[in-house]
Amino acid sequence: MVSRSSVARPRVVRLAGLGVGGAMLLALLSGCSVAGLGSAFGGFGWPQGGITPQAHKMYDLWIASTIAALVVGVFVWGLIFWCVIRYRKRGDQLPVQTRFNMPLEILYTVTPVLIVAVLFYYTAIVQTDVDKLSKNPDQVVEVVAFKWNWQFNYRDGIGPEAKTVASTLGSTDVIPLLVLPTGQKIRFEETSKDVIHSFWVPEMLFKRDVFPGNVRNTFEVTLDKEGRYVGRCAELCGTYHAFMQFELVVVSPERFERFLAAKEAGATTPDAMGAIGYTGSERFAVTTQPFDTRRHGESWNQTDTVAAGK
Ligand SMILES: [Cu+2]
Repeated sequence: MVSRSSVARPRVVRLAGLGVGGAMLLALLSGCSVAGLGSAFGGFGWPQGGITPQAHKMYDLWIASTIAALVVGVFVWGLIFWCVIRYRKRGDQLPVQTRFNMPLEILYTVTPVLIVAVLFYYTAIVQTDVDKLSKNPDQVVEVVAFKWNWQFNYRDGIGPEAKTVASTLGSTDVIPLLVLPTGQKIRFEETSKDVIHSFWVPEMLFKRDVFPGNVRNTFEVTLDKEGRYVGRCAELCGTYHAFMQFELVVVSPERFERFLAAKEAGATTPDAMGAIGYTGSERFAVTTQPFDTRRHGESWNQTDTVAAGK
């Protein structure tokens, strides 16, 4: 009786140590080929195709955490099935009753704490990086949200005292375009005219609430991929919240300079888009379109009107 448990115990401890060590190692090696492994499994549910270094870091963190969780999961499932098979009922005799295995108790108290500590460490690093503000951003954009559209003000400096050098205002008929360059530090400073909105470009894998009043939320990103991306309000702000959209247009720094120069010279946003090579309908949003918000007999309260025989 005694000999059996004393032989089994070190083996279990060794096995547990091995699994935990593997999980920790994977978590520690997270930076290396995690992105490749993650994309092989469809990102483990995390959106792929981020367009900022910050988005790539968040993606890597997610993949590494998921792999670490999977390693622990597979190890635990293995132990469960091993116990189920190895110690299945063989007769009516009561099996050896063991309790209070001190090494194991310590192991499975210390191990989760270590795993959480490692996850916390990497989360804190990525979060700090995503939230980091530089002293001298290359571009500053003031995001003004209101029910139910956006205004983007290109600023000559940081803070509320800076001046607007050019701006784009969305309307019911025109989706506002936010044109920005690649490879530059871009600071967003957010303010709302009425209620709480939220600035969200899905490809940035990032959103931040836009508050009214004195709160001026800021964040910075660097865009590393040219293209056109839909932007949305991500905070339920009223009747037409779902229609509160904009488009982020990421271009080369040279084209951005030309765009901004055209805007500063008084061009409309579609005209400035024309000045950097966009033609026809490309001068307007291509990822989304304005919605008809007019209320009339056909679009509003139709059921009631029909029911009343009007
Ligand atoms: Cu909104």
